[in-house]
Parts: sequence; C-alpha cells; structure tokens
Amino acid sequence: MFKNSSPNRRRFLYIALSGLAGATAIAVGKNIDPIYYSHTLDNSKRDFRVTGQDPLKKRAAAKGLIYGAACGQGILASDKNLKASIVRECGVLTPENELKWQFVRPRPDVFDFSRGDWMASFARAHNMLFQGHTLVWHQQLPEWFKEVVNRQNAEKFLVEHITTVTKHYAGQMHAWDVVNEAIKPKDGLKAGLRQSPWLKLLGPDYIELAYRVAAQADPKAMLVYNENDLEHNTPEHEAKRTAVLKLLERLKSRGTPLHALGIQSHLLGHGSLNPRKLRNFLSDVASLGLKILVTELDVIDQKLPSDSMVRDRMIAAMYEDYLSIVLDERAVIAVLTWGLSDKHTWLSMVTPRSDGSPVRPLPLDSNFKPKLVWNAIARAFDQAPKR
Ligand code: 9MR
Repeated sequence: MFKNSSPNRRRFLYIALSGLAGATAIAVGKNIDPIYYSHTLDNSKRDFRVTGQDPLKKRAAAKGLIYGAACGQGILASDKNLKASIVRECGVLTPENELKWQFVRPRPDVFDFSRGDWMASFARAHNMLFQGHTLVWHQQLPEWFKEVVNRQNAEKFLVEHITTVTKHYAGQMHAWDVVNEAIKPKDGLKAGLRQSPWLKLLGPDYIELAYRVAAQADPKAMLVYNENDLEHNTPEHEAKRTAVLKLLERLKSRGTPLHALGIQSHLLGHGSLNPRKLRNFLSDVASLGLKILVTELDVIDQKLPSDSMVRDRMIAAMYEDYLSIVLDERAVIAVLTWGLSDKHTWLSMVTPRSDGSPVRPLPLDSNFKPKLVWNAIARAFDQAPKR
C-alpha cells in the first residue's frame, strides 16, 4: 500500500485501528515495525466497554493470571475505602515500602517486621497472595548503612539480611523481588551493571549470591529479578532489554535459583511501544525457563492533555495496548499495579502535572470509582489467552 513512500513518510502514516485490533494508532510500512502510539490520535470512538461486573482478580483468575496491587500499610489500615477496594479487586498484595531496608532494618542489629506482618496477615485474612519487595536495591537504604557497611563486612550484612527477612516470611510469600534494578547501561560499566552500593562493595557476584541465600532460606517462594525501563520503544529501553537478557542468561547458565523476571512497567503515557521488540524480549526471557510478572504497572500522565476525559482515554489506551502485547506471552503469570486508586500514588509527588490537576495513573479514581483504566485492564484480561 505504501510501496512508493519513503520510510520517513511511512513513519508518519498512521491508521486508526480502534475497531480492528484494539491498538489506538500504529505506524505501517514494509520495512518498519508497527509502533503503537496510544496517545497520538483522538480515540474518542475507541470502545472500552466491558461485559459483566466481575472484579479484576476474578477476570485474571479465569485466564490463570493473578491481579493485584502495591499498597502502603498506613493507608491500608486507615482508609476504609481503599481496604474495601483492595479486597474486592486484588488477588495479590505487595508492600510498597515496608519491607525495604530503610523500614525493616532501622538499626544494624534491629529488624522491624511490624508493618510487614500486619500486611501479611491482612492478605491471609482476605485470601490474597503476599509478594515481597525488595531485598537488594540501591535506594531506600537506612541512614546508618553508609557509616556501618564496608567492603569487609558487606557480604555478612547482605547474607544476614536476606536470610533473616526471607526466613521470617518463609511459607507466606508467593514471590520475592530479590534484586531490584541492578542494570543501568547508561552508567557505562561492564555488562550494563548499575553503579550501586552493592556493586561497589561486593562486585558483580552480589546478584547471584542474593538468589542463593534467598532460596536457601525460603525454598518455596518464586524468586524474581525486578527491573524498570524495559517497556518502551527507545534506544535506552532497548539497551536495557539487551543487558537484562544477558544477565538472566548468565544467572541461569550458572544454575542460580532464579524463577522469574519482573517488568515494572511504569509506562509513559506519551511513550510508544514496539510490539515486535517487546514480544521478542518476553519470549527470549520465557525460553530461559523463566516466568514473567508485570510488577509495578501505572501510566505517567504528566505530558498528556489537561482535559481529564481525553486524558483518561489515552491512559486507558496505553494500558490496554501494553497489556494486550504482554499477555500474549504465556510465561506472564501476574499483573500488579503500583497502587489501586489515584488517591494514593507515588506519581503525585514524583511526576506532578504543570496544570496543577491531579495525576490519574491507576484503575480507580480518587473516590475509588473505576475509571477507563479499570475497563482497559478488564478487557485485556478477558481477551488474554488462557495459561
Ligand atoms: O512507591 C515507592 C515510593 O513510595 C518511594 O518513595 C520510592 C522511593 O524511591 O519507591 C517507590 O517504589 C519504587 C519501587 O520500590 C521500585 N521501583 C520503582 C518504584 C517507584 O519509584
């Protein structure tokens, strides 16, 4: 159809596929990948209807999937509406901050499991799985860490930490994000490793060590490697996909007890998706014998229009376009959003809008009413192949 058009011209020929494949906009042409730009077109005609009233966890379960959300203990304990919504919609719960070093280990010799335990028993009481986040990360380390941990004692601290925390929850954790965000090709280090305190203290083997220690302390939990910036069609994300795949290959070839990749999926509402590259990446990960979890899904709407109805459609389009690509891969077993209601989202602080209007990145609005994002997730689950 575009035989005589230049690649550049072709790049700008989009056809709306709202009624066809569900994607909002796609670039077509012979030699270029189809690209989804969920925000580019006026998608006022796109159909976001869903059938029935089933909550997200039920729609997910019908396909052999798990749906859930991250949440803070304080807000869960104090906000009745949030509590009711989490219980209604979620099959898995993960603590947003409570099990990070900063909170779980206030002093070198003190572990504080009070908030995590509260959440674990909440999950149990409401028939939800519980997912641990996270044992090894470069952020949210306690104040004392820099003063106390050095090259001589770092291994002892790491092993002691992972053993104590995973043993405490052994038998209660569905999965653990063991190592979080260890790759950052932009740092320019070998194998794309991130310049993290753990790398400086222990060298690259800290990653494998973390999985071996976790597996010993909790042999039943699914051990996840969790990573951000893997989803979009940018050179930066492509470099990260390549480096992460190499890391996973290396860990598996050494017999490391690693069971799954977590793709965080903090998506940019104004970003684009390359279905071919994303699918290939997921299928390469699956071919290593790994499961895949979408661990922190939300959509950053900072650069989207002010009108909340227009914006909601764009955000929902991104959700559905993304999930329809990702759920095609049968190794994907779970989808967790990073929060459930717009009332409580880390993005209010981190990516506020310049027009001052509240961000709208999650399935429920700030009054806990389902938005089009909820429909988009429901539709993606309803259309997903069964596991
Ligand atoms: O949502 C978390 C926020 O409350 C914390 O202040 C922040 C600290 O960096 O971490 C947020 O959660 C992060 C998660 O643990 C790892 N992936 C990125 C998430 C968003 O920053």
